[in-house]
Amino acid sequence: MTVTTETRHFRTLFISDIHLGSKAARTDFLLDFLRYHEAETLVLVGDIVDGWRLKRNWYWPQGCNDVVQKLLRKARKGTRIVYIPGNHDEFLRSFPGVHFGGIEVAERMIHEAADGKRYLVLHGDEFDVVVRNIRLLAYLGDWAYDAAIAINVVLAAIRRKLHLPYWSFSAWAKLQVKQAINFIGEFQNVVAEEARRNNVDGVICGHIHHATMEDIGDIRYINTGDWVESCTAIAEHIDGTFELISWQKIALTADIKALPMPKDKREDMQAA
Ligand SMILES: [Mn+2]
Repeated sequence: MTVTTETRHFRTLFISDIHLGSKAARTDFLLDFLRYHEAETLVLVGDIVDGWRLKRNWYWPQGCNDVVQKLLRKARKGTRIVYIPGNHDEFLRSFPGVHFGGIEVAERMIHEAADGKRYLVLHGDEFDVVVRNIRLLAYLGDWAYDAAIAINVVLAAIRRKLHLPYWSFSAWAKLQVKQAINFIGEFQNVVAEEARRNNVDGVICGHIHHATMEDIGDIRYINTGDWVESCTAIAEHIDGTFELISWQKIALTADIKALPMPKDKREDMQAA
């Protein structure tokens, strides 16, 4: 028995930024991950389906169907699944509280961990305008911060009407190579501040494709990462402690026979 053939059981699993419908989505890794990880509650923290990519160019290989089937099967078997939409699947934001196939849609949620700690769970794109204009806003103060979040919502709605793709934080941060690290830090600070305003102990988000668990002042900041590059998930154990799972790393070092990916492709990835 190896790591990959033992099913692990958790209280809660959080995953985000799968981007189903984009060629970059690692559905092969995700299917294996879902096969070997069970939880009472599974929270999908946004950008699960890449609606913008699909609108431009329909791309839906079997792997995407397999992921959806796997999630629906988990729901049928009793896993509570909550779907918090992100900017790439914002079409779902019109359906808060709706259940489809046993999956409930929520704009954001408060997750109470087994140890009683409370976490605000959201995707995180609502802070894009704030992060982009952080210096100006720090100068203008609190009202400007609130206004920036409101502007972000309006801008997203206008762009949607004009059929323009949603502005992508991660794509933008990558372009600003030298400053990207600062932007990640600023995003983390802004999201932690939102948690503070909600009187919770921590925040669990996605959006910037950068998995981490750290303390920002008095707030626990947890980011689920993505299934485009890093293939990460956040798991809550039965006692309320959290673990960052880097599935790609585990899968690549574990029993390779358990994985469906062709051998040559995997060696390429190990070399990269
Ligand atoms: Mn996003």
